[in-house]
Formats: sequence, structure tokens, C-alpha cells
Amino acid sequence: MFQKILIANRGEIALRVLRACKELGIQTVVVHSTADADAMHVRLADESVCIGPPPSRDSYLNIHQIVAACEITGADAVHPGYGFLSENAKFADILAAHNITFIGPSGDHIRIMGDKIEAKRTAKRLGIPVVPGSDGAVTEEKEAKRIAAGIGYPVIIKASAGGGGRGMKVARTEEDLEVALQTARSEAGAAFGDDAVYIEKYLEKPRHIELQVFGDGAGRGVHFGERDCSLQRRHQKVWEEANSPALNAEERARIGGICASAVADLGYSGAGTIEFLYENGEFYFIEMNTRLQVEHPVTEAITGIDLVHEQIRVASGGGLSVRQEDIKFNGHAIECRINAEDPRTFTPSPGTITHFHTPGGLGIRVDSGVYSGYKIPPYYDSLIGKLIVHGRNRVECMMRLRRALDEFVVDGIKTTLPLFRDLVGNADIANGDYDIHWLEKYLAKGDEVANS
Ligand code: MV4
Repeated sequence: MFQKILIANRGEIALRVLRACKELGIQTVVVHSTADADAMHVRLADESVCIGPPPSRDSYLNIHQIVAACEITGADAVHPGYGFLSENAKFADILAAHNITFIGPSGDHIRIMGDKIEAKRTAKRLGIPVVPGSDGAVTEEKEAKRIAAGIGYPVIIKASAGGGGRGMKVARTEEDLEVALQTARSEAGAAFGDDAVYIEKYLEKPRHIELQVFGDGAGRGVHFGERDCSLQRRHQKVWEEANSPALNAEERARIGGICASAVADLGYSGAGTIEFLYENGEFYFIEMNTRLQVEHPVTEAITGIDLVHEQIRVASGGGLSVRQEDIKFNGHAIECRINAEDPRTFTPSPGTITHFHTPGGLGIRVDSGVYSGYKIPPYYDSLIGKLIVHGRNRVECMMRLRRALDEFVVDGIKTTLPLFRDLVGNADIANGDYDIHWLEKYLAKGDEVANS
């Protein structure tokens, strides 16, 4: 087991990882920018190292400074959290070269999944159902038209170096295709320095359902069920739940089994998320994320398993603590992402939190790095906390969530809490009847968040 883990992140996820380390009796080091000297993760860690000025590229993304902080403190492993360097293959490789364990998959696995064409090719080879489309990159208009005619319009053109919604163009007819292909290629070249694009059938009203998987790096793979993350705005998740209101136990076991054996065959190590679009009872792979995700607590709530413990165990060579048959799905969990943003416009609202009071009671978890009197710096992501609610079933979970939202107080800044107070009263949400476009349509109607 590791003696000392360096946490290369900030905010709620730095705290999340700290808690797991403390439970396992592992010493902790955090790195921080000058803007985060007063942050909770700095206060709670055993040691801290200031690694640079506020901009992320000079601090949380500064590989040399982070490696130096490991050498100075004698950390034998790094947990990258999510975002920042968590899916940076070069960072994983550099740590390995310094005999420091990256708590995550190998640089090679990160690299494969970071290239969306390679990821899709790999998924298909491993028996995961993918969206019908081109076999690799498309450059010529003639070829694009032939593929699109084969799968049928509408089609979507995606950047291989994109992901998470960046660099996509929909073509509804053959007339649209030429412009869509050229725009997608030039935008991808400008944004990512790689103009490779691929074509897929465009699914009109899917849900976004993702499978939590784990590999032990030695040929074993398990799945921890799915999360429904369809409620998004501009590719930012807002509300996530486990299980998906759209799936039954048979569908879960089937797609879960496919994902677990794919991860095993790949020799994958650590936590991963296999993202699907789900429409008319069918799953279509879109991407794989090679990190712990923001929304992992809903999976922890329904399985009772600490996924960060599992990451640390696997990275240290101790293997997974569970076999597939030990993983049971109990009840229902919902996560609300509380952002320091205007609930109507989503404009960031940094500043001082004058009062912060979190809900409590059975089935309530709040993961947050902020406190009363804390000043939110303007440099980073606006997530200030996550409310995770668990109930024996979805109805109980929703009742408890409504109550927890009533108790939650965040004064001094604007937050997205009023949006969630509206959503818990909505009939479609109560029925679990939503797709990836539901939230944007709801927000466009503009008659919600009346009492914010
Ligand atoms: C799609 C799609 C429809 N058809 N692919 C957006 C994020 C990126 N991970 C993939 N995305 C999409 N890919 C096909 N073939 C629709 C989206 C999409 C979306 C996906 C998940 C959650 C929210 C979304 C919002 C708009 C578009």
C-alpha cells in the first residue's frame, strides 16, 4: 500500500480523495495555487505545497511543479481527481518514469480513449455496440456522401480529438453535408491541432447513460451499473441518477456484462466510464472516460462501495475488493451539482459565501470544499458542491431530495439551487421522462426559477 499520496486537484474532489486516504491510513499531500491558500483541501491535508499562480496552466496543469512536489514530499502516488491532468497520457507516463504511481489507467489506455476514432474502433473490437457510421476518419466529400447514404440522414460529424460535445456538426440532408464536413474539419484543426473527423448516424432523442467500470490491470473487469446523465446544459451535466429510470435489471446486467468483459480484455486498470446514447431500447457507445467522474457518488450510494478506495487498492497492486456477484444495486440515488452560477443564465457568480448550511439526515451526502466565509476565486470551475440523496426507491429519493433542497442555505452568491427546487416539482422529472434535450427545452421556456 502507498505511504503518501499527492492529490493533484482542488475543491470538492480534492477533499473526496483526502477522505479516502485518511480512512486507509495513507499520508496526504495537496498542491495548490496561490488563489487556493485558504481552501479546505489545504487545511485538511497533512502537507501542502504551493505550486504556482492562479491560472490552471501555471499550477494545477503544471506537470514539472507537481513532479517536483512529489520528489520534495516523498509521495509515492498521485491521485489526479477529475479534469486538470486526470486524462493526460503524458502526465501518466512521466510519473511512471519517476517511479511514482499514477492512480489511474496506463498512459497507453488514456491515449487510446482520448482519440475518439481509436476509442470507437477499440470498443467495437471488444464487442461493445457502437453508433453506425464511418470506419475511421473521413476526408473526402464523396466518401462522406457514400457513408451518409448508407446509414441514412441525419448524420453527425465529430472531431476525433474532440469529445464532451466539442467539435460536432449535424447534417440533415446531403446538401448540408459538404459544409458540415468542411466546417467540422477546419474547426477541429484550429481547436485541437488535429482535423480528423468521423461520421455517425445522428440520434434524435437519446438518453445519455454511462456504465461505471473497473479493471484490476490483471485481466479482471467489473461493472457498477449505470448512471443516467441526460439532464445537461451545453454539455455540462446538471443532475445525475443511478439507476437510470429507463433501464430494467435485465438490460443493466446485459450491457454491464459487455462492458465488464471489454475492460477485462483490454487489460484496463482502475476506474472508467463507458458512455452510451440509449434510444428505443438500444445502446450505442460514444466515448470512454478514463477517470473518476464528478457523479461517481450516485454509484457509491446504490452499491455501498467506495470507488476511491477501489482506485487506490487497484493502483497499489492490491486488486479489487469485490467480485461482480458482490455488487448489488440498492434503491435509487440522485446528485444535484451546485454551481456558483446564476440559476437562469448560468453566468459564474464568484465571491464570498456569507452563510453555508448543508442539509443532513438519512440518505443525504454533501461533498463540498466550501464553508461560511469562504471566498470563491474566479479562476476555476464553478462547482461548489454536490448534493447526493439516496432512497429505497426513486419516489423516496425524490421526496428526500425536495426536503434536502429546502434545508440547503448558500448566501452571498448566486447558485443553481433554485433550479433544482423547480426540477423536483416537475412532472416529467418525477416520471423520469426526459432525454438529452429536455433541460435545454425547459430552460428555453423560461417560466421556471420564478422565486430565485
Ligand atoms: C451524439 C448525439 C446524437 N447522435 N452522437 C454530445 C457530447 C458527446 N459526448 C456526444 N454528444 C452527442 N453525440 C450521435 N451519433 C448527440 C449528442 C449530444 C448529447 C449527448 C449526451 C448528452 C447531451 C447531449 C447534448 C447534445 C448532443
